[in-house]
Amino acid sequence: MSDYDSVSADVETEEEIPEDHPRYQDLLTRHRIEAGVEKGITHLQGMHAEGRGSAFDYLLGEETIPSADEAERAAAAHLLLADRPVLSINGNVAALVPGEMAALADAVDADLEVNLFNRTPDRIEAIAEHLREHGADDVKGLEADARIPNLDHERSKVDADGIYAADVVLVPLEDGDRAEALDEMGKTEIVIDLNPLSRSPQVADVPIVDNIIRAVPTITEHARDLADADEATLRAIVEDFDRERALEAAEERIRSGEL
Ligand code: PTJ
Repeated sequence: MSDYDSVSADVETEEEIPEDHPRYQDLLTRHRIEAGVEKGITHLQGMHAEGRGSAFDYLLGEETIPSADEAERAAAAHLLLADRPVLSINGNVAALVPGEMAALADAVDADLEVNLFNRTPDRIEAIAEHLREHGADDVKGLEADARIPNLDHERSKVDADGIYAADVVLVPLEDGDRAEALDEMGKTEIVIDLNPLSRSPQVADVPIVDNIIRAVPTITEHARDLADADEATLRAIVEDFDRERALEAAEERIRSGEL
């Protein structure tokens, strides 16, 4: 048995996963989701979501394809231009990239808001606390004093001064009607989802087909590079971005395995 074969999903800490393992990122995301379930942050359904994502990532070659990098740059420009940007957090996002989300919020001056499909007071509180432990200053989503119109499940519950009032919202890892409802509210939506055919990227202004563990740090890097850019430069990046081309490039890569 090789060293690689002996790496199992029940490693206790992520440091035990060898970084040169050919499926390192997959093992890392799987481990973080399992740890999230154990901590009461991630819902069991989050494991299925992770499994779906993992299959698409395998087909993408587990790398950020050029069209995703362009989308990540456009996302950074949108977030920097926004008056009230909000980054939405569910149980998978909290488990996978808590510190990275806090760093992105800091880089673009955005709010973080917990928004859950399987909403319980305990999970909301555990996720908010987990984000604070990873550097978030302020976490929204606990008030839930507003509702997204035309959405009749728990994800409609939002903060009046958070997602409800936002002009740009980052919506990662959910295939659903909330993305459509936010679109109907006229918000600019940035979606991170490894499945380009999923409903959320299909309605997004900026669909990012990439693993969230690569996408979020890359958006932050672009935001830091663009921090001193003037408004005209940021607007040009936003206008040059072609959402249809990004979706087609990702689908083509998944179907053919070629760039
Ligand atoms: O935490 P809650 O209660 O809000 O529950 C969250 C669920 C699991 C219900 C929510 O994430 C969900 O609706 O999951 P879906 O419908 O499976 O959609 C998740 C999408 O994210 C799928 O299209 C996956 O391909 C994709 N995905 C999964 N993992 C990743 C990913 N995309 C990017 N990076 C990943 N690591």
